[in-house]
Amino acid sequence: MTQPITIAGAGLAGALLATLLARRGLAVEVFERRPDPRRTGYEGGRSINLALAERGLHGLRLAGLEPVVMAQAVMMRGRMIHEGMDPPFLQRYGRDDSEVIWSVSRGGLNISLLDAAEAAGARIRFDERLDQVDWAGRRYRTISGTGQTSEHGFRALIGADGAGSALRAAMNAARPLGEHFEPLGHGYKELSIPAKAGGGFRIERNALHIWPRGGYMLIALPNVDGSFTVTLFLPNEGDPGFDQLTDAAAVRDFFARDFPDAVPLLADLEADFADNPTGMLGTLRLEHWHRGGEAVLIGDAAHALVPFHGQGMNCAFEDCVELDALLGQSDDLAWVFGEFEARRKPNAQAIADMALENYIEMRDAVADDRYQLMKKVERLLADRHPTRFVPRYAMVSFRRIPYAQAQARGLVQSRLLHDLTEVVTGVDRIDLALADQRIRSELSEI
Ligand code: FAD
Ligand code: E0Q
Repeated sequence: MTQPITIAGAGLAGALLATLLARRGLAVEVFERRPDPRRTGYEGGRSINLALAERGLHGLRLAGLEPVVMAQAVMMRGRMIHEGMDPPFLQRYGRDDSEVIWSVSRGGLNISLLDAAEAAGARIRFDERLDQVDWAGRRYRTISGTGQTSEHGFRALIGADGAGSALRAAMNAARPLGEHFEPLGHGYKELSIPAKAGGGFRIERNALHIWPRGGYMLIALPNVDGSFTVTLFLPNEGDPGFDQLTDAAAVRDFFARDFPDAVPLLADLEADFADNPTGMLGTLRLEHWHRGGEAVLIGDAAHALVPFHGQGMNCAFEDCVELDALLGQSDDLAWVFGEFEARRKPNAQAIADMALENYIEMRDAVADDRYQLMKKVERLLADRHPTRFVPRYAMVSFRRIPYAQAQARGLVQSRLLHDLTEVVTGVDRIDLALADQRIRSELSEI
């Protein structure tokens, strides 16, 4: 009997990969640190949501999950910008409703994925966290919440155990992975806007809301029940900073001063602030993602990113699709894992960089006049040259062209937009002849 492929972590990437591999007929075993969320409920009952875009949707489609997930998704047409006390305005993400993203519940999505993985034949054990790996003997040991240990053999270990990956630590201890973590210096706190008494939405339903404040910001994503999950992104230290918001009065004053229009919506502000942990953010880069044919890392375990492009899960799902396809091509696991790393690392690097850039853009620029002019010109050029000029946001969120290509083409486009808007104030004054000529010479068709 050959040993199974073992996946550490039944989160988003682990559960999707288990489904894809089991459907391919491979023997798949998964172990997960937390208890089964289908029995105990998830995330301590908090509803957390995520933006799902084309790359992630494609992975779900391959697992047969698109209908199940989309039935529980809320469409987001664009960002609704809340500036001062002015009425908010919508910045569309795409050309029309064919280019939108979706707000989905993390817990609900995880449950759908666990059901799919088991239905496809994967075996999942809960309440087991990775403790030790015996590389020479190809065995690993796990430990339960109550301290019970168990030992298992493996053919290969796949680390889908998130940003704090224990498998990564075990690989790194045996042979360094060239790990580099760059903290952002900013953290996040989840808050909530409840539904209206009858179940309606208190602010526009079909949007990702942003309160940009330069240096920090508040965002809100809709849930199907009419509530919104709100996230405050703020420096860890400083004025304002998480280190100063140590009591309810300080929290209330900060929000009253900087987000007065949001305060009436945040019904449980002080309680949410005190009860929910402050999360930390950063970018993780590794030189090596695999150890021969014995182990490989995917998703956040290989490349944690900052969340400002809403692409961490989308990228993790793209990893699953790529690894599954390679496992279909060969059962030489050392080759598969090496090829996986070679294909995915430049793309993970690219989305990590673009996500960092997007923080600055979201906090500072979205409400700026020059930025809005550039967005209008970008739309105009995209409509004139639909096969050559695809806005970077669209390449990342609505297409599946490799992230590294989206980044490279985005750079060419951004230089052009800067040059065209340097001295003009209106979209009707743009030198279109120059723009057309540069687009034809600098951007190939996609
Ligand atoms: P995880 O989802 O973290 O899953 C890891 C799993 O492994 C967990 O179930 C964990 O319990 C388990 N585990 C951990 N350690 C062990 C162990 N020792 N043994 C066994 N099991 C273990 N992405 C988007 O695409 N869109 C968004 O809008 C978005 N918003 C975000 C907002 C915030 C504030 C943050 C922090 C992230 C956001 N992301 C978003 C990123 C997204 O959450 C991650 O990229 C995604 O969850 C990665 O999936 P994963 O399966 O690699 O890791
Ligand atoms: C999206 C969708 C946490 C988070 C998730 C997101 C986005 C943002 C800002 C944030 C990027 C954008 N974005 O609006 O450009 O598109 O997922 Cl902060």
